[in-house]
Amino acid sequence: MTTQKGLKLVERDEEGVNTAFRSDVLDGLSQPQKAIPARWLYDDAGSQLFEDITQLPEYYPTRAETEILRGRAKEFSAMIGPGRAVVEFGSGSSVKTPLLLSAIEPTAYVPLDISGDFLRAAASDLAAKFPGLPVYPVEADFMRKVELPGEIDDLPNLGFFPGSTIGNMVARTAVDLLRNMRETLGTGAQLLIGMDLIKDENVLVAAYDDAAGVTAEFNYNLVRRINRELDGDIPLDALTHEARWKDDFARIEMHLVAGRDIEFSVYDRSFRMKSGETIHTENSHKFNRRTSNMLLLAAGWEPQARWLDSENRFSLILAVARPERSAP
Ligand code: AVI
Repeated sequence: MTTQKGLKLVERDEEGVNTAFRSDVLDGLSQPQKAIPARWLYDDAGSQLFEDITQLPEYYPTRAETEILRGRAKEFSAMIGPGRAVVEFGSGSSVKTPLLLSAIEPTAYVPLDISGDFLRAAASDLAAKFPGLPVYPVEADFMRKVELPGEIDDLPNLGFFPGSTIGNMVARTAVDLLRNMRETLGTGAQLLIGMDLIKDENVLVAAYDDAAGVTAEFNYNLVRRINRELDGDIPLDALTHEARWKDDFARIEMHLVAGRDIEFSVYDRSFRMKSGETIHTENSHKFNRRTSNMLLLAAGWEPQARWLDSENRFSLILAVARPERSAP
């Protein structure tokens, strides 16, 4: 059955269980390395915990990216110019989006988000801050090609994908998304994308395992959600949050580590974990100039400019979708 929550359609069975969540969790817990897709971290409580994370002293990405957006307005204006339709992948942040819009004087703003509730709230916030700027919210899964509103057909587009959310995807998924963004935005479009940088391992681990334990709560919230929504009895007291740097993949991994042998059930299925075994819950890839360029080029985006914050922690990259041409 399909039920309506706001405008967001969620597939649910007769008992009201989110079927995609259930199959991802049951499949993920059945793998030799247990793993659950990170998107399930973001229920209402998880989204609020992520907002709290962005304020933590150890979590530098949000502050670093905001510093770039605030400090480089003149350069954005010179390289992007006025008159574009800004298409934001995600419903927009109350701080970052206005900084970009004030810098470049766009002709329209199109936020894309799968959650109608967030989308409408962000769109009306923005419309109030920029009276006169047409705002066309589109409720869509931006992992696929999206049909943009006819009103912006004749405008050049600028895609905006801040936050280093691209880093939460493995390379194959990231390239698929970037290619779909190119399809959505069209040849000649530009893309302004945030990518977090490889840095000292201790700084990275601290950003994902903060002293106040907010990121741990964010990770534990997934277990609470499974127990609540999928009739689980995972013993949360046996699991510990851990952030691990995997150098070969240039990524931070979040895990839930079993402190003792445990058995539990989820949706009437039984699972076991040996002491030390983990559930892998998130990847956060980090980049350098070459790897970020390679990722963009693999998806048909040619890097044009790159800006770093004053401590060289985070990058914002501007790329363009040139017409495809044959090699070399
Ligand atoms: C949303 N995303 C870019 C965050 C990140 O930094 O990878 C999610 C996050 N997970 C733990 N802390 C923050």
